[in-house]
Amino acid sequence: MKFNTKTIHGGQEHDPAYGSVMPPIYQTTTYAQSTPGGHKGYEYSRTHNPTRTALEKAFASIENGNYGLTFGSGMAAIDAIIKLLKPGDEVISTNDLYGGSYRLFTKVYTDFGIKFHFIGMQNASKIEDYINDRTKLIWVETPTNPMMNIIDIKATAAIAKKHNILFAVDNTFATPYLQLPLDLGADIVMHSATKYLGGHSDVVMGALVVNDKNLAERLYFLQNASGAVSGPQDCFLVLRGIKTLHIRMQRHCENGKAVAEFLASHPKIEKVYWPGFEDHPNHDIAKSQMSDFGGMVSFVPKGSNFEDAVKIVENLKVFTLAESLGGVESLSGHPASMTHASIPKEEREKTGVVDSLIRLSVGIEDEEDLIDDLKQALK
Ligand code: P1T
Repeated sequence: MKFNTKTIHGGQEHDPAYGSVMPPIYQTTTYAQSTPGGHKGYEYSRTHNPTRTALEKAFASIENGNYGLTFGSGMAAIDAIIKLLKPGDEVISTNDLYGGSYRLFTKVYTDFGIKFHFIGMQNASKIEDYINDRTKLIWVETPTNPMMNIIDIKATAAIAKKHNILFAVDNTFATPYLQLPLDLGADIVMHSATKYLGGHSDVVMGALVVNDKNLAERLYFLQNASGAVSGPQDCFLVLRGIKTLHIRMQRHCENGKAVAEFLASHPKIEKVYWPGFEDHPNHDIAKSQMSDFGGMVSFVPKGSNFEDAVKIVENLKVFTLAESLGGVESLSGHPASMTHASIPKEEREKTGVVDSLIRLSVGIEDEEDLIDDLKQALK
């Protein structure tokens, strides 16, 4: 099956009970047994739930993986990955990443004896400088949140393989519509399914997809043992969401390009971060590993003034000022005070997350309305 067909049918079967085309929402905690162990494959809904199974199979299908797992949030999915590690282990991570991921790594797992190195990975060969015997995981976001840096997945995978290190990619910004990290050599692909996969700003959920059976078994064990699972109603909503992923993403990309180009030509804008620009430092890698450039755009107003940035986000009307991204509606965000507030100012400014930075999640409204909104907000 090709990708667009997979978003609708991949991993899916009609419900065996009545042939319902969408899987029922199995809103149940437990499953009747005729005798101890005499059940139909489901015992307790933390461990398994048929609606969740349907979604996990759909995720595996669209990411070209063998095994899918869903969690109560993107953070819970990342948490499961870090629980594969032991005290003394080291992780090499992109230095530009979602503030919540940084917070989990530095404020929770550092206390459990795991050491994190946050480095710029725009040149993948730099990663090797930080590898030692204790390095067990390479953690990459690409495009990064919110600076839209692009990391070479294939080159990073080659380094990880050479040193026998687990390599995980947070594919939240790109989605499998734009890039397939497992095909490029990653071991784990992770999602905040809250974003484009759900697509309608009505669910918080996380997901992992892997190919390796042993790795999948360890992660399924952690999913059940720690218990941060997603509920059946949420799984149903995300299953519905991914059936339109391809057409939403197509429009997100078209509108994202129009917004990025409009901002780049505006006299009141100093800098626009979007991997589709030919002068983006890793544009060629973006072009080779992604099929388009996505709907996320960050920018800084001329003079890089905090008050100007606040005025712009306050003035926007079609773009709602709110945390999150990837829904059908356009959102604006102020990373320094919102999504990335948990990263110390000196650290975030090193990567470009200055107080005047604005992040846009460009939705699928009419392009003209989005441009008009930006025009009036920048007057
Ligand atoms: O919010 P949650 O579903 O737990 O996912 C966390 C997460 C992980 N990875 C990336 C790249 C993310 O962007 C996020 C969540 N990000 C936002 C809420 C945001 O507005 O950036």
